[in-house]
Amino acid sequence: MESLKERLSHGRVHMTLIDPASQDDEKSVQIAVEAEKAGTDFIMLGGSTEIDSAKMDRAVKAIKSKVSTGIILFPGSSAMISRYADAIYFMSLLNSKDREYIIGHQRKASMLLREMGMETISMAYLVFEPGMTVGRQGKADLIGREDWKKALSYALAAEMMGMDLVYLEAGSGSPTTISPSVVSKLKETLRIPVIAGGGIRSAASASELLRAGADIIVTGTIAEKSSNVLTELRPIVEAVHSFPSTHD
Ligand code: 1GP
Repeated sequence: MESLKERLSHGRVHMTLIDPASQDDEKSVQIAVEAEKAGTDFIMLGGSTEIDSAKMDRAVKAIKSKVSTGIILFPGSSAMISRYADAIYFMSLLNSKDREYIIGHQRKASMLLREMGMETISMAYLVFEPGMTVGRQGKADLIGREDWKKALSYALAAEMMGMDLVYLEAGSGSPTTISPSVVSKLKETLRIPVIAGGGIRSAASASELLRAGADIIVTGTIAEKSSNVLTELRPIVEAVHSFPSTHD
């Protein structure tokens, strides 16, 4: 798999989030196939609903049998690991009130991941209002939609701790996206790439976040709920790919 870092040096990146707990494997595969046709750069597999590694294995294998797009795990807990994935977001929900989500699951998973030889991509996960399921599940002390100072202080701390990426999350299925002005404020100072996700359902809202400087756009619900994934996703992916890398 081409590394995420390499891909980011060529341009902006689109990722399709598939939650194996939301549908059967057949449907997950169908979404992945259509997303690949639409030009998505990576599949993110996971979500807030905890499922075991056997189910993760089945989902990864099923998707891998039909698509060659890289699969990055997006685990809701230390149980959601599959050795068949290409990489894993080694993520910390920095604004959680529960240390389990900051360093507990990570501690439980670290030795296993090293044993597997799995590529880890460290990521600071920041959950904003409204937060949706992940906000509740992760016991997030939600960041206000326009509270760029709080967001920047977390993101900068993450960068200074050596994390690779910061993910600004509004929550899957959110009625609003992350605020573009918060993204642009963060990008003035941050050196690490920014991921924006939650509530992105059109090329127009993706473009607003891209103009603000988002390096990676994640969409999930739009593909899971659509009867024509290709038609829905293609304009969003094209919008993402029309922006040059922020590191040019
Ligand atoms: C959730 O940011 C992702 O972690 C995707 O959100 O399902 O709203 O696209 P949506």
